[in-house]
Amino acid sequence: MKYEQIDNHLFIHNRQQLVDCLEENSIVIVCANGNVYRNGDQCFPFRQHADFFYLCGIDQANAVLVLCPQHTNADFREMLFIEPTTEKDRQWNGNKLSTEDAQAISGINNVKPYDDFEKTLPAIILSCEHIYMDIVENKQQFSIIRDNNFELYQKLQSAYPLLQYRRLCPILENLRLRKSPWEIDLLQKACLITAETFQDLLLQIKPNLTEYEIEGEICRGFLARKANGHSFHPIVAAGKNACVLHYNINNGICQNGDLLLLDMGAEYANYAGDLSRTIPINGKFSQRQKDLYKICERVFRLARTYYTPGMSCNKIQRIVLEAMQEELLNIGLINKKDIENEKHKFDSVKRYFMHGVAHFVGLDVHDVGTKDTIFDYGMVLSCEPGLYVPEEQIGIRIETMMLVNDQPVDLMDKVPLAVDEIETAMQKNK
Ligand SMILES: [Mn+2]
Repeated sequence: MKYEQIDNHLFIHNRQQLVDCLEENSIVIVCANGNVYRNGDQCFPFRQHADFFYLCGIDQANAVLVLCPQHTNADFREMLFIEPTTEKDRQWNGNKLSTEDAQAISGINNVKPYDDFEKTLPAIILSCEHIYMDIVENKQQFSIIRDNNFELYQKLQSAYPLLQYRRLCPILENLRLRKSPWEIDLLQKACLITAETFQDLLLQIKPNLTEYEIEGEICRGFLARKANGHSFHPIVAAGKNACVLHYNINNGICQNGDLLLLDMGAEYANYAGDLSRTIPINGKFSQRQKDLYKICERVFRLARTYYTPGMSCNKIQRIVLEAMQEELLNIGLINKKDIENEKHKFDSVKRYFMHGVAHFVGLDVHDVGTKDTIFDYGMVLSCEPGLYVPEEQIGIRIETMMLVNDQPVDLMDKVPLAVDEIETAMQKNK
């Protein structure tokens, strides 16, 4: 891994928090992700399961974490099973984590070879009543993710049908929502890498570049700053492409006079950055672009002030829609009649701003938490109003990441935002 080793107090703290939420006589079993087959003999780049990482920091495929906090034998209270390095590994892929590495990373003393897991489990599991397993719970759709956790659950269910199986997801969701100081540092680092890379782009962007050349510069900026890579596929959308919300083919050309929408995020130590800015390709906004940009900017500045305890994504959404409606009435994109004729409230403003203004960010770029989750100290969310006018080939989005507090904190407040800040930054290298 490219990132600096993380203080293992983070993982020790996370496990302790989890243990405090369990029933008496419980065992928790969480599997790491495996390698995912891509094509031919290749796998996708490895990405660790967020919950597994959250509990032990091990960034390697095929491992299992077992917590049995009330076991009479102290050795069995925390166990980690990892794949040892084989001779073949040494020749072909390099070393895997040693026992000592895994102990240092996780703060878990009892580290055993992966193959010992099935031999060790019966003795531990039979002393327990409740077994917590981490089955993916997708809130968007009914689906079964057949990952290592699901497969192990099926095996255990048939071997130990009378144990009480429990959901780990809701407990971990609740814990992962509030970021500890160590996690805020890691998120801050992901933000810094993202912001610095964007600042580089301001000096490079000019007419006739292709979107993929810019995508290449984003990759370079992230990797050179020790990111794992992207926290999501970057959106590099020139002109009308910016009106497609998740446009990421990135094969267009930056035309002189158009705007360029960038939505990008570095992933550092598995923590996500998420930043959007919209800039003029030739370094100067036209009057019309400026007018529309400033609407989005004003709504963005207003929205940022509401990332306080007690709010929720839905509450901020409503405030932002009200503000955007007022702005669009003023500039004449919609009129009073449009609003009177609406079938549902905000239908007319949603023609120009049709997405959510906030989502949680953490180990996933769209992290755990719902639109109704009540904000609390330590939560981190995106703030991303947009304004899309396809008939004028203009799409604008401004996004940062906010730390919830009585005085909300913009984690990327150094990134140019106002029209003159952007234009000045783009002039510097001309
Ligand atoms: Mn976002």
